[in-house]
Amino acid sequence: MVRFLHAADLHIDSPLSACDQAAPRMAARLRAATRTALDNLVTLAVDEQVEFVVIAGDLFDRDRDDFNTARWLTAKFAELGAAGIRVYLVRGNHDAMAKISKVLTWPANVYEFKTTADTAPAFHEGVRLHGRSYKTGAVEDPEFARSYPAPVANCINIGVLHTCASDSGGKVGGHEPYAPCNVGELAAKGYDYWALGHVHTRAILHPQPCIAFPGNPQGRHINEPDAHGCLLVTLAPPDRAVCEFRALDDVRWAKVNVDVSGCRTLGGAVDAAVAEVAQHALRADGRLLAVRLTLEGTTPAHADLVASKPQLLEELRGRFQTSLEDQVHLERAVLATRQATQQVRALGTLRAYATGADRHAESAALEDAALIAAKERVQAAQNKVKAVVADGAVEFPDLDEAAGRKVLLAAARGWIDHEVAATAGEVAP
Ligand SMILES: [Mn+2]
Repeated sequence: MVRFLHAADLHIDSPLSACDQAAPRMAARLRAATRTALDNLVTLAVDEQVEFVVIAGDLFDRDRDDFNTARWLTAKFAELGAAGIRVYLVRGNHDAMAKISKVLTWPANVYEFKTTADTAPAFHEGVRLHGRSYKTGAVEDPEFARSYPAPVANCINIGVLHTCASDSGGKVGGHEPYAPCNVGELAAKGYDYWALGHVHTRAILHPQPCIAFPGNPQGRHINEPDAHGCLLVTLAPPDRAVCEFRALDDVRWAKVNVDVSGCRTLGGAVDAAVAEVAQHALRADGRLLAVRLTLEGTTPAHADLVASKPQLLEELRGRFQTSLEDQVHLERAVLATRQATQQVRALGTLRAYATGADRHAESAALEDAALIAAKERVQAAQNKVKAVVADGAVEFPDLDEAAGRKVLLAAARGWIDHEVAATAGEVAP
């Protein structure tokens, strides 16, 4: 049996998108995110006492003028070495041999595969790792994946490969079709596990033998959303591989859509957005949530929102800062609202009215102040509806009487049902 971590595409020190718009403290956290993810990987490897860590390419994002990135990585790998954990890595298209000009000297616990396919020395009894590094950035030769050595008999065999895992020739999930190969070919190789890298979205391509992309441990932009990390793999052939995902990311990207059709003002829309984003921030579990916020829905506040977009952004940023401290970074706010027509606006008001009346009817046990506030809300809604529905189709009974409120609520509901049915095309998104 063997237990190890499978990671790929760390792209250490590459910038996350939209860092420059962030407040200074947040920008620093965004800039450091790829390093924090590797810090988390080292901690996880030590805590889980794995035998080794596999990095399937694109550890570096690009060549650099200084040794800072390499020096930092060397220190992190040495930490693993001190814990008795080896590191196996291949170079990918971003950190191909010909692309990184500095000569790197890794600590003794790091094994970097050569640019010809080979099998690493037998550091672990009964386990053999096979790999091949990219010499140049663009590897389009299908023989690259086929060149891997035959499995070693009576051993657990692991292939480490930077590939698009497709031989169809096109991009895969936005990734170049490098080291083209197909899953069937890999599965037939006779290995027990294929540790792939290159595609940034986590995916188990084949169960037995297990062929997997762990995804990048830190999403770098809004199109790499949700949790990112590595796979904790346990192999005990002939049993199925057990792949457990472990999150390592420090910044989590999220597209948050907020329906503001119930909001009548800019302030109301901001409140709704902050409440919705707060829910997402809770689930991010202490990470920094980088949000692309889309306000949508048909609302009478549409014109206001469009006219005051700069203030809206400022207001949102301010609110996130005060009520969510450093938990949320607003990457972008998108306005996708539509202007409510008179009829739709009347419907919205009546819905609000019905809700208000509902609350009003149920609020007998509340304090006087709450009763008065509820009544005021209902009254305000009534006046707006009267202004919109000028033909007097809706009669408003006395709201001071419980019976009157019930009559009105029933009438409002009936009217809404009728109007929703009649204007379904207009109201539907
Ligand atoms: Mn790559």
